[in-house]
Amino acid sequence: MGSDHEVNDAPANSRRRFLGKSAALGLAGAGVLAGCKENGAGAPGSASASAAAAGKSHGASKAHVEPGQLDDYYLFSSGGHSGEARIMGVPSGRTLRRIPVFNIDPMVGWGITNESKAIIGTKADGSLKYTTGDTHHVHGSYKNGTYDGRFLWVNDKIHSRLARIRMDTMECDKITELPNVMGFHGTFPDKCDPVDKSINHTTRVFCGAEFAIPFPNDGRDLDDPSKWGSLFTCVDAETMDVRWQVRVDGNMDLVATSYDGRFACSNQYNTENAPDQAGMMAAERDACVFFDVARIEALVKAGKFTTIGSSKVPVVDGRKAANPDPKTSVTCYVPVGKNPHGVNASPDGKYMVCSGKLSPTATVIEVALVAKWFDGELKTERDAVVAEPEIGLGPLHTAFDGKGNAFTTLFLDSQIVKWNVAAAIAQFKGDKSVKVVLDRVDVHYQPGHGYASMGETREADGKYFNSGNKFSKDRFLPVGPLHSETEQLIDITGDKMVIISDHTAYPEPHDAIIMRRDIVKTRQIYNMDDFPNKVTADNAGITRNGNKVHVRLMSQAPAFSMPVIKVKKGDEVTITLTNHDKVEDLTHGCAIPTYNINFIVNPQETKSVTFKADHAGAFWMYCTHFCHALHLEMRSRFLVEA
Ligand code: K7E
Ligand code: CUA
Ligand code: CA
Repeated sequence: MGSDHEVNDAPANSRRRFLGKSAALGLAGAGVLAGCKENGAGAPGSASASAAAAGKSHGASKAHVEPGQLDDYYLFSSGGHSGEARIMGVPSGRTLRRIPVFNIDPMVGWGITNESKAIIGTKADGSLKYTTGDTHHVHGSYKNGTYDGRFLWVNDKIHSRLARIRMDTMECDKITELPNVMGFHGTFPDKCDPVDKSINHTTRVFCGAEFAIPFPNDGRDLDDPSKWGSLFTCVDAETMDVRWQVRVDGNMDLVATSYDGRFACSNQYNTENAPDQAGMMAAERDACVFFDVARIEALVKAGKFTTIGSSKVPVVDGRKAANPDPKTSVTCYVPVGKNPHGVNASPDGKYMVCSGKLSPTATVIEVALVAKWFDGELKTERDAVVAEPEIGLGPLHTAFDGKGNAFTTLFLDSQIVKWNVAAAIAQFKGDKSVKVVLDRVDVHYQPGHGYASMGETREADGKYFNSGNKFSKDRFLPVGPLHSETEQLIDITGDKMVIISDHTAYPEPHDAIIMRRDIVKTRQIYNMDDFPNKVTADNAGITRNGNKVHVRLMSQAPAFSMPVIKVKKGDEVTITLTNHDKVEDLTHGCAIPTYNINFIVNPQETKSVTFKADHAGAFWMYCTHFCHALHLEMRSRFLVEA
């Protein structure tokens, strides 16, 4: 049972060549996945499962963080179609915080307060433009090739929006909707400027779009998908304005950036530009497209661009037909395995690794050779490929330990495979004696993203790898047909990977990053002066302007500043609430029954809500956040006269 999974079995893979079209179609089918439970590797009772169990007893102490002790790392995770981002502790797996971004969260009042609505975006009537999101990728801002602790960015695949989270408060402060794209999936910040090397921090964020659409998408060309296309987008890291876009052949999926700032790249699984699944799997190879950032920006500067529909964003043509000469080309399409998934930069800055997905390989592309192609010194794009080891079935994402080893998630094999990049390169050159695959470990089950501690920085430290598994099946107490996902933390310090803990995740995280705790510097409380609408003793009270009523309120444990607030039915009421408590962690809530108002104010923070007083009656405005022995008594009468 699953015997070929249990040992370091590079040869065992060699009999499994590229997946045929029918097998690949089955990849998405229930049959293949259901099969994993009955006869897949790592099912309870299998040798590999007991190996994992053995690892658990060995590793339990490594994942255990004593009461009162702190974790060594933060894990910043996407939340999938929950629309949020999340913070966990590593190695404990403790959930530390959920950050609402594209979703609505009554706990903090995200999507309810005026301030959060303005960030999410509203329609003319003041209601939210979107209430759903689908986050996949979280990445941090860089300085000198490592995290600087300023910002996180996270994508929304449904409505093609990029959000920024400021790391001092861990709150979303800006959201930008990308024009003329659909299925914005991969995102990555740059690590330094491609031209001005004195700018060695993040100034741009790149965004790949998966789905092709008509240009503009206004009802034209519905029956002619050959006219549809995808754009690669650059967003300014500071202003969050869209700087430029590039039209490509095929689509984009994940995004990575080079350490020297010259390139962004994206794996493409639909170089066929097909509108249907069979067509997307027609070609034996797809590509990883590299973007020469400086050349794109030179064209924009020279006015060599078009625009689409009502968007003013410059669109540069990155299609092959428009770029016949490598020396002036803005794009380079490097052929890689069939329908690849993630692309990841090695911490030494030398390589990009594209995971095969429908091919049992990972493709290693040397960044310096891509640069040579752009200089006209390489015969073909494929010559930038320096290794393509066979590593197992369904490779999706690759992480690095900073010691030359790569760790790739194998979705179909339900494994993490550890392989050596230098050995893979030697093997590709013809050396048959090298051992490329160094270890395999079964995970439970079907891993998607995997990421290592500091693994996407020059400070990759090779301590932990987290496997984000898409199926938990039997790993946890059953809670109904909807299962939790399994996050498995793996100790990667030794030759052998050791699973040291399982923790649960509410569906469904995709990518995450693991950041050393010393990089993260959060505020303890807010600064009251940062809020222009703050309420103090000088302006507190009720003011009326026609039927517009402004209630300026303060909270200080255990009371709101006004015991009675009286308005008239039909009034448009704005409540602005400033929390005057200065004690760390002393949060108050504000809920008004019937009126659907629910939000919190942290120490020294100000928030506001606006609503129509359309129900006459007495409504107890009460504090929701347990703050004081008199928390239950912390309430005011909100009276609406008929
Ligand atoms: Cu592989 Cu959206 Cu990064 Cu999911 S994606 S796992
Ligand atoms: Cu204030 Cu509870
Ligand atoms: Ca394809």
